[in-house]
Amino acid sequence: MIDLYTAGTGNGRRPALMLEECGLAYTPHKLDLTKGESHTPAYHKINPVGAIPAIVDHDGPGGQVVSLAQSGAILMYLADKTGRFLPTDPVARAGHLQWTMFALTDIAPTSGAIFYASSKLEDKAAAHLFEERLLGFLGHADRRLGEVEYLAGDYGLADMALYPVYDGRRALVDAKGGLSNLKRWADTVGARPAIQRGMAVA
Ligand SMILES: N[C@@H](CCC(=O)N[C@@H](CS)C(=O)NCC(=O)O)C(=O)O
Repeated sequence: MIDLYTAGTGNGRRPALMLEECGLAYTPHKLDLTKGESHTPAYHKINPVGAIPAIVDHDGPGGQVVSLAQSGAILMYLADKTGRFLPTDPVARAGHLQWTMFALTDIAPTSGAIFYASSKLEDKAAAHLFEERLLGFLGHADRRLGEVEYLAGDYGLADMALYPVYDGRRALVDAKGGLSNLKRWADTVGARPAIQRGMAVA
């Protein structure tokens, strides 16, 4: 059994998508970030930096209990645990990791920056700057998805890494217009039953 600590954010939703895709048994625990529920002494034992998502796998390798934070690390751990959604062939794996990192280290933090800039600053210039930067990254994803069905070619971690961020920024994408390959991809990914179940968790 796996305990999942999460909330309804792009980063928070990612592990539930993979848990559902892999058919793993898990118990979701929804934290209210506005009430500081990720900053209690008990939760800091699970994730010392006090952020969601995190998992506790009570049946880790060799029967160990594994506590893990960082949505990308959780996706990779679950891929290794199940042998699914991340190839073992070194070249194919490197390609999947490249697109996973694009979602996790370029796209997701830029979306986070929009949230912080728009909620903390009176002046909206910074938020607009990050919106333009995010649309630039999504434009790269759109061109890629004009050549292949899924980000890394085959469906995998990269798609689960990107989808919840895309879902949270649909209004921006719609206002921009175009990006038809990205929208086709989002429709396909979003129609997967496991993705629908995972997105509904928090
Ligand atoms: N890089 C981390 C980001 C985690 C993160 O920023 N979580 C936010 C919600 S999206 C959070 O828990 N914020 C609460 C806080 O830091 O107080 C990941 O992908 O897991």
